Amino acid sequence: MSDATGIVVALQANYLEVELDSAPEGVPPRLLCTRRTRLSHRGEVVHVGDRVVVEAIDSVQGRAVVARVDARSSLLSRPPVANASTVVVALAVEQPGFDPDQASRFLLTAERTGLAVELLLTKADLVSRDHLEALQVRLQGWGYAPIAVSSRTDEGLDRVRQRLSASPLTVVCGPSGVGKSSLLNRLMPHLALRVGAVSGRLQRGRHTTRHVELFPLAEGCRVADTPGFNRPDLPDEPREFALLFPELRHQLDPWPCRFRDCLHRAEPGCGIRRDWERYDLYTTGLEELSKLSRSSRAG
Ligand SMILES: Nc1nc2c(ncn2[C@@H]2O[C@H](COP(=O)(O)OP(=O)(O)OP(=O)(O)O)[C@@H](O)[C@H]2O)c(=O)[nH]1
Ligand SMILES: [Mg+2]
Ligand SMILES: [Zn+2]
Repeated sequence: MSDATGIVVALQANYLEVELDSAPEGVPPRLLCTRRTRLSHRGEVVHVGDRVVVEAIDSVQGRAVVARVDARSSLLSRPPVANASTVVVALAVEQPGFDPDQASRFLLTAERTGLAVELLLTKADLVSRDHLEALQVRLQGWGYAPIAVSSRTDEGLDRVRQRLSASPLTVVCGPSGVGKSSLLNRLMPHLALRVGAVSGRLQRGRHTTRHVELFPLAEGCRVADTPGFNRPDLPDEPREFALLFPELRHQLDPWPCRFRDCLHRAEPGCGIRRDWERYDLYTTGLEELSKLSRSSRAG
């Protein structure tokens, strides 16, 4: 049996699930694969979203071996997804309540990929219109145009479908319990993904989704459901840090500061405004990063 190309749609323990671009006759479209030992020796990690070449296809058992991984166009490290074209950050308006520090950590991590970043405000049915609009305006100040959605009322569903359909591979990430899997179930009702109730004083999610998996939304268009987690690390490069804030990035072109290496704290001739909500978060984040890099140099 000859080789075939495909995309890794899920990982489970030692196996990769690969969906073939076009299955040769008699071969199932989805194969359970192991990795060539050569790959593991070279320390090549295979991620969901990776494009691969499979060989040694066993069409009866639906098995094959991944022989090669193509170069990636992008890599989101947490949750790990390769070759995404869009990152959707899903944050709930309530249950769990909106937390600006957590929201920023997710957004900064997403911005770091350099990909298009979309912001969804989930569970819009749980708050009043005024509350929702105020939050949307606030997030516009962060440089985003958040889409309000509800898997209860289907508000915003068509807009989300439209956005996702324009992107070959969208990763949906966010804290546990914000309704990522519920939303994918509304978009693709045949999926019947497991969802879990939120609990406790903080109405946190219970880490219901355990693995990253890609699902087909339309021809040539896939969406990744991912396990929620609660506190992404800050990106670790101080000089890039400013570029991860859209509302600051917009101010930096053309460069408004006297010095090329200005970090926009209190440097002479710094030309950025200070009257934006996340300015303090930017400066304290920068402080945290430089402490980290000092301690790693010392160590
Ligand atoms: N009121 C309301 N509840 C929702 C909505 N979407 C999801 N929920 C509820 O929120 C809870 C968590 O939903 P999930 O879809 O499991 O959340 P998740 O983001 O996939 O969580 P993890 O898999 O743990 O990361 C469930 O009880 C859902 O029924 C919504 O739009 N409105
Ligand atoms: Mg889930
Ligand atoms: Zn500056």
